[in-house]
Amino acid sequence: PFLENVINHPEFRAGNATTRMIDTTPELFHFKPRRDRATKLLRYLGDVSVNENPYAKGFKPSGPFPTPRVPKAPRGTEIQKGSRDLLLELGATKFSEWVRNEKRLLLTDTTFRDAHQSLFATRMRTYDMLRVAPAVAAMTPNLFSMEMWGGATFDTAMRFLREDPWQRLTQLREAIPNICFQMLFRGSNAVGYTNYPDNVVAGFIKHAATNGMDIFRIFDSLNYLPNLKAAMEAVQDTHAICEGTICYTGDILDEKRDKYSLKYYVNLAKELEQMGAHMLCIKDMAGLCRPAAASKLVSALRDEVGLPIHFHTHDTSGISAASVLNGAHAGVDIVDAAIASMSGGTSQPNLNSIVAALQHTERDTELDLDALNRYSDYWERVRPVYKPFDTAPPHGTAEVYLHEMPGGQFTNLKEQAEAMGLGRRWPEIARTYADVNDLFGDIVKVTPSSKVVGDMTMFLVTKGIKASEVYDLPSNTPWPESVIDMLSGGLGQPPGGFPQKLVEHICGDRVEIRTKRPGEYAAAVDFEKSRKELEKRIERPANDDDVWSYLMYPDVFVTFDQHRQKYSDVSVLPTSAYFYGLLPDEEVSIEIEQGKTLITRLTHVREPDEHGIRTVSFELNGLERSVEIADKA
Ligand code: 3PY
Ligand code: ZN
Repeated sequence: PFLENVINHPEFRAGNATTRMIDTTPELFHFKPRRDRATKLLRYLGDVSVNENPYAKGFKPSGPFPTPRVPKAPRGTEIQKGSRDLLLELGATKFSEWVRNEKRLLLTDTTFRDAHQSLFATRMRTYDMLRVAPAVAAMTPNLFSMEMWGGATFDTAMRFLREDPWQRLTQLREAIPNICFQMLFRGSNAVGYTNYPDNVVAGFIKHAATNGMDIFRIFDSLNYLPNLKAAMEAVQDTHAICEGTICYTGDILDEKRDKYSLKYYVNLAKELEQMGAHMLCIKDMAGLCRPAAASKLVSALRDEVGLPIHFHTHDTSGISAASVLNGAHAGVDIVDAAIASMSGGTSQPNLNSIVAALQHTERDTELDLDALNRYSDYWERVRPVYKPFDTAPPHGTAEVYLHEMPGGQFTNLKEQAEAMGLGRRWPEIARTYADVNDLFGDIVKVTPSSKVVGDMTMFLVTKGIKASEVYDLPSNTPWPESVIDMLSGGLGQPPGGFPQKLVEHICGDRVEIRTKRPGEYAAAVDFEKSRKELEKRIERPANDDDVWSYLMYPDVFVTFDQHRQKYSDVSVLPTSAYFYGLLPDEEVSIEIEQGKTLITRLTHVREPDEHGIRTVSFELNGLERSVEIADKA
C-alpha cells in the first residue's frame, strides 16, 4: 500500500519526487483498508460457525435448509409500467384522483415489511426479498404498492441483521422500478421510538424520497395531529404521496365506548385532509375493526372526505378478510394484504385469497393469481430459516378484542414474557395490558405508545401488583422511564389528555409536565456537526446515508458500522449462513457483486489449541483458505 500511495501521489506523477518526499508527505502513510471482502466474509462465517450468531437464539438447524425455487417471469418478459411510473407522470395530486376514481380494488403487498414485522420480529433479510423482487416487478406490475421499509425495519436491519437500511431501499428500487414503494413513518418519532427535532424528521423524509420512496404513511401513536405536521409538510417538497393516517382503536359499533366514535374518526380525517394529505389511511394496527365497523367507517369517510382511502388491518382475530371485503363493498380504494404464506395471524390478511374472492366482481383486482401463488410457494420455502423468531400464534384469537395489542407488539411481548419465565401467565399479562390502558385513560396503542403500555404491564406483573393498586404505591416508586416520559407529555397528548390524578401521582414534581407539541422543545440538529462527530466515532468519512442512520440510532449505527468494517457487507450471505453459519461440508454461493461469486464450502473446524483458537478451513472457489477463530465457549 505504501508503494501504491507513492506511485499515485500527484508530486510523484509530476516527476517532482525527491528523497525528502517521504518525510514531508505524511499522507503516503495513510493506507486504505484492503478491500478483501472474501477474507472478511470467511472470518464472519468462521466465527458464526464456531461461536453462533448472538441473535440466532441458540437455534441449530438439523441439516441444510431446502433451497426455495425462485419464481421467474417467462424469458423476454418486459417490465410493464406500474403505479410508480404513473405517479411520476401525473404528480401526487392527480395520481390520488386517479386512485379515487379507479374501479378495481387496489392492493398493497406488505410482505416485505409489516408481515414479517408481525410474524417474526422484523427479521426478514434483504437477501430473501431481492431474490423474488425481479419476478414481482415483471409478473405483478399492477400491484398498487409494496410496503417494504419503515416501522421497525430501520432499527432491526442494523441491530440484528447488520444490514444498511438505505442499501435495502436502493437495491429493491433497482430491482422493482415500476411499483410504488411505501413506508411506515411514525410522525415525529420517524423510524424510532422517541421524538426527533423537526429538521431531522423533515430531512429524513426528503432523503428517503430521493432514494426512491413514493408513499409515506404518517401516523402518530396517540392520534395527536400536531406531531404529523413536520413530516406531512416535508413530503410536499418531494414527488411522493403523503398518506395521512388515522389509528383505529376501540369499537365504533359499541355506543358505550364513545371515546373513539365514528364522529371522532371522521373529524380526524377532515383535519388530515386540511393538513395536506393526498390519501387517507385507516390504520387498524391491532385488527380491531370488525366487519360491520369497516362498512360503516369506510362509507362515512367516502362521504365526508374527498381523499382515496387505504385500509390497513391485521388478522389477529382470524376474520379480518371479512372487514376487507366489507370495506371493498363500501368503496375503499386500497387495502393492505400479505402474500398467502406470509399472511394470517398477527400479519395482514391473505392477499391471494382476497384477489380470488373478488374475481369476476365489480372490484376485481386484475392481479395474476398464478403469479401470487408462486410468490407464496417461494415464501413458504424461505420461512423455515426464520424459525427461531417465528413465534406468532398459529390460529386466530378473539382475545385481541380484550387487550388491543398491535400485531407487531403481540409476538414481541409474548417473547419477552417467555424470556422472563412468565410465559404461563400470558392471560394475566393480556388482562393487565387492558387494565393499564384503562388506567392511562384509554389511549391509542401503537408504537411507541403501545410499548409504554407494555412496559407498565410487565412492571406491574413482575411486581405482582394490579393496575388498580397503582395509587396505593408511593409516588417515588421507580416507574418505567417510558411511562414517566409519556405521562409528562413526551409523546404528545391523547384526546382529552392523560388523567390528571395519574400524571400527578406518577410524575410528581420530578419532571416538568409539557403540554405543547414535543417538537417545540427539541433544538434543531446541525447536520455537519453530527457528521463530524460520527466520523470521529467510525474513523472514516461518513456519507449522507450514514448520517441519517446515525441521527436515528447513534449507538446502533456505530456498532453496525464496526461490524461492517470488520466483516464487510454480510447482507450478501444466504440467510441460513448469516444466522447459523455453515455445517461441515455445506457449500454456499455468495455473490459479492454482479458477476463475482464466491463458492464457499466449510471443510474442517479444528479442535481449539491451548489458547482456545480454532482453525476453520474452507474451500473458496476451489482453493484452500483458513481463518483462525477464538472459540468463546
Ligand atoms: C410500527 O410503528 O412499526 C408499526 O408497525 C405500528 O403498527
Ligand atoms: Zn400494521
